[in-house]
Formats: sequence, structure tokens, C-alpha cells
Amino acid sequence: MANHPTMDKPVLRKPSASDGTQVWELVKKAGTLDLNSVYSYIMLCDIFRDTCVIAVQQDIIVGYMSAYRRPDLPDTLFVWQAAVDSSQRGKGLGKEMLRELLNREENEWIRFVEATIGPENIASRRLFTGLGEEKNAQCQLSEYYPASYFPEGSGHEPELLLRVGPFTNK
Ligand code: 9YT
Repeated sequence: MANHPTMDKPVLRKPSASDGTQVWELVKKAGTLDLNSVYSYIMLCDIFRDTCVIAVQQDIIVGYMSAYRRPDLPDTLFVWQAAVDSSQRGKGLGKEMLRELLNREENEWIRFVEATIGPENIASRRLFTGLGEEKNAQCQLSEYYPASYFPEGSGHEPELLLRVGPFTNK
């Protein structure tokens, strides 16, 4: 049954604590995101599992999206990281993961999605502006964490905030 197309399609599901290490490996391999501690991925996959999703293909995690409902703005889903394995890029997996999060019953009261992105990250920007188009909602881009907030010499890019909404999600 090798390479059967439906078998090859990643399956999306909520993560659990035991997925944290593989998520850390995926983020490390992707190379474009800020790599956090393994502990933080284990915790996200456990405590924040209702607002996180993984894409699994034959037991390998090939996609990950972490998010949380902002404590100060409970109708806003803040997407922290979106990672897609190089083997899966250009297939709309990011969009599928975002849709999966918004489709969950636990997230039906979400009216806004936010994410911070580097100025050069066109793929990530497209993912969120695409949601705005789909939901016929506004997209606001603003400066958020300037490069000067990051350690000197780190070369970290500024993070721009993209806020999409309001939209209905029920
Ligand atoms: C949506 C997304 O992946 N943002 C990245 C934010 C930050 N640069 C990080 O955690 O890597």
C-alpha cells in the first residue's frame, strides 16, 4: 500500500504531552522559527491542546500550529507558531491547521485571530490575510515587537502584528 494518495495525506489532531519532543524536532528542522525549550512544547501540547494542532503522516509529525486564547482578549486566538515540514510545503497544510483550530467547538466564540510575523515571512502573512479574505474580515498590520526588544547581536527581525477580524465562527 506504499504511496497510496489517501494514506499519504496528513491527519490533523489535537496533540498530547508525549508529542512535545517531536514538535520540538520539527520546529528545529524548519529552521525559520524561534526554537523554544522542549518543556514548553510538551506543555503546549498538553495544557493548550484545545488550541494547538498537529498534522501526522505515518506516525511522523509534519505540521504543527500552536495558539492560545489571549487572557486579556478571550475572543482572540493568538497563533504563536506555525511549522510545516519541507516535504509538505505548498499544499495548504497551514490553512488546514488554522481551519481545524477555528472549527473546534471549544473555539466557537473566537472572533479575531492574531499572529506576529517577520517582515519577510510572506507565506505566513498570506496564511492570515487569506483567512481575512475567506471570512470577509479586516486585516490590520501594525508594528509590535521592534528588533530593539531582542538581545543585541541576535539578528532577530522585528515582529509585526497581524490582527484579523471580527468574523463569526459558529
Ligand atoms: C505565526 C508564526 O509562526 N509566528 C512566529 C513568531 C515567532 N517568530 C516565533 O515564535 O518563531
